[in-house]
Amino acid sequence: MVMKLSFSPLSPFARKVRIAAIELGLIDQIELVPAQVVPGTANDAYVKQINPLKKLPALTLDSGEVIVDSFVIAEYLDELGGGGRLIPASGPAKWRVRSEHSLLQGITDSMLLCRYESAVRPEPYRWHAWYDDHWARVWAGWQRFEQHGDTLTRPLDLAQIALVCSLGYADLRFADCGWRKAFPKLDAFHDKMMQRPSVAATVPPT
Ligand SMILES: N[C@@H](CCC(=O)N[C@@H](CS)C(=O)NCC(=O)O)C(=O)O
Repeated sequence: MVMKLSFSPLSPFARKVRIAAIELGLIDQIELVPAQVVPGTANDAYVKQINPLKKLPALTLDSGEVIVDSFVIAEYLDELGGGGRLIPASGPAKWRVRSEHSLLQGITDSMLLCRYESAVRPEPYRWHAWYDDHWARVWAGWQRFEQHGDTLTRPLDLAQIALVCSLGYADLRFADCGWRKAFPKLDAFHDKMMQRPSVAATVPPT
């Protein structure tokens, strides 16, 4: 079986799926297909054939069916890999990982909105208070992981993968934001995660 992952090497959401696929031993069954999606720029072929929402990543199965959204793709791969390996199958751990993953999805969404606001939106239309509001959400989100819970220390799961991808995206697009200094536990966690070949091999190119 060969699945096709529409991705960009710069996308933190696609990186999460790639790390999951490597960790689950499924990466050899996935062909990586680069795609370009930029707000304000059309990509009619992608919209028609892959994802009407014009977002990455998307996973096209052998059957032609397309799975969208990085969490759903990761959930699909987790099930293919036996189930419950990156997303616990039941009990409190299932809801903890899913809820933390949702927080991290929001953090990364807000970072992406900041990126689009500062690099894509035409200068006269930029809204600084809106940018600051989203950046504050990113910071408060990381603060939560710096201070609470066992996310940084438990065995590998999808929330941890999402966390390392959010930090990697900050290094790529907001290199001067100072997250390492502000969040020393996240810094140590990032270093530890970078020892995994799956994480090191998927660092976005600068
Ligand atoms: N909830 C989606 C978010 C995906 C997403 O926002 N991807 C970005 C690329 S990193 C994208 O497609 N941006 C294009 C756009 O929003 O116009 C997921 O988890 O897959």
